[in-house]
Amino acid sequence: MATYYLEPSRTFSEFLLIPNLTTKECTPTNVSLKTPLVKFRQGEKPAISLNIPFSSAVMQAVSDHGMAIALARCGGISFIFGSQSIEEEAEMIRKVKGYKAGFVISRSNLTPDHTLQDVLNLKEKTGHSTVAITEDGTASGRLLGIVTSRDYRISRDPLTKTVREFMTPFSAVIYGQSGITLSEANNLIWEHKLNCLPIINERQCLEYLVFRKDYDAHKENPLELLDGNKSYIVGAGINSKDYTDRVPALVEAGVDVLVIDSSDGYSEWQRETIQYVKANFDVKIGAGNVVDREGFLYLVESGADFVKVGIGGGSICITREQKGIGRGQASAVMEVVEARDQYFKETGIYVPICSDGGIVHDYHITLALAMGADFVMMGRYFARFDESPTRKLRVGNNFVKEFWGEGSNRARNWQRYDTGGKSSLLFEEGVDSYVPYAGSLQENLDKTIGKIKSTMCNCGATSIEELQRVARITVVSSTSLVEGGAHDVILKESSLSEE
Ligand code: RVP
Repeated sequence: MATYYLEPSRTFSEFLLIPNLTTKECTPTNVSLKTPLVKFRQGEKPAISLNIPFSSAVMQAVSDHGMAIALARCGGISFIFGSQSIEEEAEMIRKVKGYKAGFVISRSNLTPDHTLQDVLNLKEKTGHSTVAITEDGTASGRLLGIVTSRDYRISRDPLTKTVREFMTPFSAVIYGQSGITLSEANNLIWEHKLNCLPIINERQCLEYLVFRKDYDAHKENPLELLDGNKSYIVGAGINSKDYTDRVPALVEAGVDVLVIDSSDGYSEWQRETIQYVKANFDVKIGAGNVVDREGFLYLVESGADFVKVGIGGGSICITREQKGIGRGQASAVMEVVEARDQYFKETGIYVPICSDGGIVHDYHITLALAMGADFVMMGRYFARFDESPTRKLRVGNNFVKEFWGEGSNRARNWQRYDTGGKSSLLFEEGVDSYVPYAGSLQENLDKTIGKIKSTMCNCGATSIEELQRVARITVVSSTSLVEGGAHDVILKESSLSEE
C-alpha cells in the first residue's frame, strides 16, 4: 500500500512570522546575514560562507559570468549554468576568476605608430579617454606609454601626428608592479594625483589598469565574496551524465564549488557523481533537488557538501502539472531541516540547506531562513535585472526580460530531467516567459536585504542562526491572507504594490 502524507503540502505564502521582543541592540546595522555554504564540523568554520544568503539559479537565463561577478560583488554566489558546452562553461568560470575587483584589463590599446586620428576613433568607439600604448597594440603587450586627453589638443595638433610624438613615454609613467594590492595601488594613485595606474609585470608587459573611480566602487562593496587570491567566488552547475569530462575542465578553470543540477536528485546517478568528484578533486559539491528526509540523508551520506531543496515550485516550472511529482516548498524545507538538525545532533556535522525556487515576495526569503534554510536560490528574482544575460524588450508600455526554464524546449537541458534513457527532452517541464524588468541588481538587492534585516529585528534576531532558533511561525488561513494586503480601500494609482 502507498504511504500517505495527510498534512497538506504548504507554500511560503501560507505562513507568517510572529514578532519577538526587539532589544535596543537589535537594529538593521547590527544584523549579519553571513551564512555557511558548505558543510562543517561543530566548532569549526565552513570552508566557504556567503555574506548574504542569496544564490542565483543554474539557468541559461540567469547565471552567466556577468551575473556571477555582480552577485559576488554584493556577497552572494552564482552557479553558472551547465546546459552549455564544457568549454563555454569553463570560459565563463575563467572570466569570473580572472576578474580582479578594481583591476581591469585595458580595453583601449594602440601602438606608438598609430595616429591622433586613431586615438580619437578609438575614444569614440569605447568611450575611454585613457589609451595604453603597447609594442604590439594589445592589452598585454610591452607598455611603451599612455595617452590621455591631456596629451593632445585637437585644435592645434594635426590628426596625422603619431602617438609616439605626444604620448606620455614609459620613462615618465607612474606604474605599479604585478602582485600589488588594490590599496597599495590606490596609495600610488593618490600620491601622484593620477586617474589611472598601469600595472606591469617584470618584462614591462601590461597586466591591468587601476582607475580611481573603480577603487571607490570597490570600497562601496564591503561584502564582496572573495577567495584567498582576492578573486570572486563562483559556482558551476554540472549534471550526472558528462561529469567525468566537465568537472576536470571546471576545476582547471578555477571553480570554487559545484552543484549537481537536477529536478530530482534522489538518485544513484547523483551518488556516483558526488563520489567521483570526492575521489578525484578537492572541490566542494552540492547536490539535489530533494524534498524529504530520505532524499536529504541519501545525498549527505553520498558526500554532498550542501543540499538543495525544491521540486516543482520554480516560477517557470511545470513539473508538478506534467508529472505529478513535487512538494510545497515550505513543507519540503521544514522536513529537510528537521532531518538536517537531527543529523547534526548525531554526527556533529552541519550540512547547509538551500531552498531553491518559489520565492515570490521578499518575505518568503526571510521565512525560508527562519524555517532553517541557510540560503536561497532564485531564478525569476535575478532574471529581472540588467545583469541577467537575456534580452530586455518592450512589450506595450512596459520593459520585460526574457526568462525560460531549463526544462523548456528553448533550453533543451535534457540532462537535468533525465531518468536514464534517450538523450533528449521527451516533453517540456518548463515554460518560456517574460518577467518585468526591474533595473539593477544592487538597487533591488539593497531593498530586499533591508526588508530581511528589518524583519529579523522584529523577530529579535541579529543573525540567521539566531533567527532559526527564535523564530515563531504561524500558518495563515486563506481569509487572513486577504487581510494581509491592502483591502477595503480604493487604491490611488501611485500606490502600486511593491515586491
Ligand atoms: P524561481 O526562483 O521560482 O524562478 O525558481 C528557479 C528554480 O526553478 C531553479 O533554481 C530550478 O530549481 C527550477 N527550474 C529551472 N528550470 C526549471 C524548469 O524548466 N522546470 N525549473
